[in-house]
Amino acid sequence: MYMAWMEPSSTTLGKTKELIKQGRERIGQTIKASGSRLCSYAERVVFLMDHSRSPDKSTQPPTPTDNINLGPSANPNAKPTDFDFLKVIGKGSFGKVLLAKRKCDGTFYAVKVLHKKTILKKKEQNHIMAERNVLLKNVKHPFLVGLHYSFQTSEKLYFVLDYVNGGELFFHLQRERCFREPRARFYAAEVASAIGYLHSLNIIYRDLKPENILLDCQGHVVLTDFGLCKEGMEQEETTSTFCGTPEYLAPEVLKKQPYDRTVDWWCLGAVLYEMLFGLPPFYSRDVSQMYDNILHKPLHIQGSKTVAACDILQGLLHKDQKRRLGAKTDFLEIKNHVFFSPINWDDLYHKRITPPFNPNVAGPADLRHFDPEFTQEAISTSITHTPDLAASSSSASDAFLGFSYAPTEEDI
Ligand code: ISQ
Repeated sequence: MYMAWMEPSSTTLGKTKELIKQGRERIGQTIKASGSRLCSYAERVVFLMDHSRSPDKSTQPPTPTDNINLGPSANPNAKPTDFDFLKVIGKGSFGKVLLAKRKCDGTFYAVKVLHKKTILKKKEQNHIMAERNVLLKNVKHPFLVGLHYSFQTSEKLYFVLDYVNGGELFFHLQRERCFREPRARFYAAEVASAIGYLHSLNIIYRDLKPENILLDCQGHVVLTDFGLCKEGMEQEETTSTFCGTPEYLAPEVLKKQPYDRTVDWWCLGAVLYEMLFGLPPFYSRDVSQMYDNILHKPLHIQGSKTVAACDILQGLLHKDQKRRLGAKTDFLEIKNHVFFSPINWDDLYHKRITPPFNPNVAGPADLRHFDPEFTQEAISTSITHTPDLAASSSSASDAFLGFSYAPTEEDI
């Protein structure tokens, strides 16, 4: 069923498109930093699972059709036809994230689909095995996207995640240019809480940036692609390229030096800076200049920010990781910084603090905060050639007709 509220007005759309264009322009300024390879938590789990096969098999290279041990989240009875796949809501190097509606109960999920073939092409790394036990733990936190279950076909892996529709923090930030300190503090505190938790599991996020920070329907933070491939995989991938925005990358990551959990406190500083000033720290339109700024330029803080805000930014964005805020007692140092003194961390964790902004989503199918680049695109003709989708197009997918970037058979 088509719902009028889903379609933004032409003025709003024009303005939003311009904002998105500006954002894309910035995102488009990518760098190629050979040797680095980013992947998500789910992808990392997959790598780990390669190593968790039975001892007799572990000496053999894995094949694309191997059954992969997906750990405690595996649901052996689940299958792709349990879902109507409605649209692509994210793309990564290993696969895609699709908005899906489960047929049996109509629940919406974000389903991350990864190709086994692409994943298994990456060679194995012994010291990733050391992390296996940590990653097999149940990673669960109020500000991390929830993994409901996972399943596989002979060619693909599927991770059934919470569908989060309050929009990217990046999207809201661009609409408003910058946030006032209390609002920025709230988001930074929820992000810091999630990072502190990941660190307690020995997981380093490393790629924190606004695109990975979503808001739920109430306005609480949800981090998506948490957990990156660690050093082992980077060294492996000497010929591959890392394409991403350099602005949030810590100096040690840019220099390909060993990094530790303090890299995440740098990224928190970068996100906080951008929320307060509207541009990333060390920003330049010229990417190589920005690269140079991150490595060498002292942090300049202008404008009427509080002493506490200036101090935490200087602490988090310290180029020397050993002197960075968080280097000694990790999250505890962040928590105890005067900038966060208005935050009651227990209330924050239990979502007892009312978010400073309500995304006002009308329901799970409300796409108003999604990138119009996806949502305004005409439905792909391939949808009609996709048997599974053709069979299911009458109900759920009708709701997205005319403003869906439809998944093709290949996506699913
Ligand atoms: C959940 N909801 C919306 C978008 C997403 C992108 C990546 C991972 C999970 C998501």
